[in-house]
This record gives sequence, C-alpha cells and structure tokens, in this order.
Amino acid sequence: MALLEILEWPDPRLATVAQRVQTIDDSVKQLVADMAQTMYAAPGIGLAASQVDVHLRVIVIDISETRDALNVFINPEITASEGEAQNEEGCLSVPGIYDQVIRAARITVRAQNAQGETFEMQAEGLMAVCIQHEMDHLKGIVFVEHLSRLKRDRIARKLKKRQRVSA
Ligand code: K1U
Ligand code: ZN
Repeated sequence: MALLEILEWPDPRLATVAQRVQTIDDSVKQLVADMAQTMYAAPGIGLAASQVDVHLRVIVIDISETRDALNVFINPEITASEGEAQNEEGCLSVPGIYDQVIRAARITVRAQNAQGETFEMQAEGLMAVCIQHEMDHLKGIVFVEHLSRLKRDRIARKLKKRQRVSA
C-alpha cells in the first residue's frame, strides 16, 4: 500500500471530470487500497480518486468512529434523491476550511464494490452528505464552489498565504 499525495484547491487538476472504470482489475484494487490508507492517514472520512490525481469514478468512505467500516463505490450513480439538508462540510483538498452546504437529505446510490458486485445503498445524514461531496469531486467540483464568490475568494487568499508561509 502507499500514501498518495492529495491535491489542494485551487489546483486545476481537481476540475478534471472522472471517467468510468471499465474493468475492476488489480490496478483498480490497488488504487482502492492506497486511497483507503491515504484517507485514514489524513485523517478523513472520505476520498475521491480525483483528489489523488487519478481521474476514475472511484470513492472510499468510512464514517465510523472505529474506522473499520470502509465503503468502496466504483462507478457510483445517484438514482434517487429527496429533500434538502444543510450541513457543515470540510475537504482534505481545502485543509482547515469548514462551511455550510445544502444538499439532498436522502439519496439512493448504485455502485460496484471492489469485487465488481453491483449494490444499491440508501443514505441519509453524514453518509448522504459525504457521498454527494465525493461525487462532486468526480465531476470536478470542490465544495467551496457551492459557496458565495466572496467566501471562495477569501478562502483562496487564506490558502495561498498559508502555502507561502509553509514554502
Ligand atoms: O473529500 C474529502 O476531502 C474528505 C472530506 C469528506 C467530508 C467531510 C465532511 C463533510 C463532507 C465530506 C473529509 O473527510 S474532511 C475531514 C473530516 O471531516 C474529518 C476528519 C477526521 C474525523 C472526522 C471528520
Ligand atoms: Zn473533498
């Protein structure tokens, strides 16, 4: 397994639209293992392949407190959504920034697992938020793009300043 580098917004590579996985072969299984290790080490509760500069429709999520309930979503599609809910979100690609985003309250997602089996999951609460956040990454969208222009510009300045100080 390997720890992967997480791209930081506004890196333009984060805007790349991910492609469907055609075959779940050993390279995809290795990517899933590396993404899980990277998410746990960060630490985070989710990670999209786009964030590690691999532009394939692959997501890992673990919202458990015990960090032992990994969910793998390959080629995820939202097949139904209902209601609206506002929640605080963070992002490993926008470190240290948290803000409120409105998304669907309940979703049904269909995907393949790492064994290539198709499954359907109904999600609400943090799981629904996290799936929608990660699926945005696959479309090339980072959560700050749901915020006002003013907030986004402020965040961009803050991150740029932080990167200058740590360089
Ligand atoms: O996509 C990502 O960058 C991961 C992101 C997922 C997420 C968090 C909150 C709302 C929506 C999506 C994170 O994991 S940010 C870090 C975080 O929230 C966290 C880290 C450790 C423990 C608990 C939460
Ligand atoms: Zn994110």
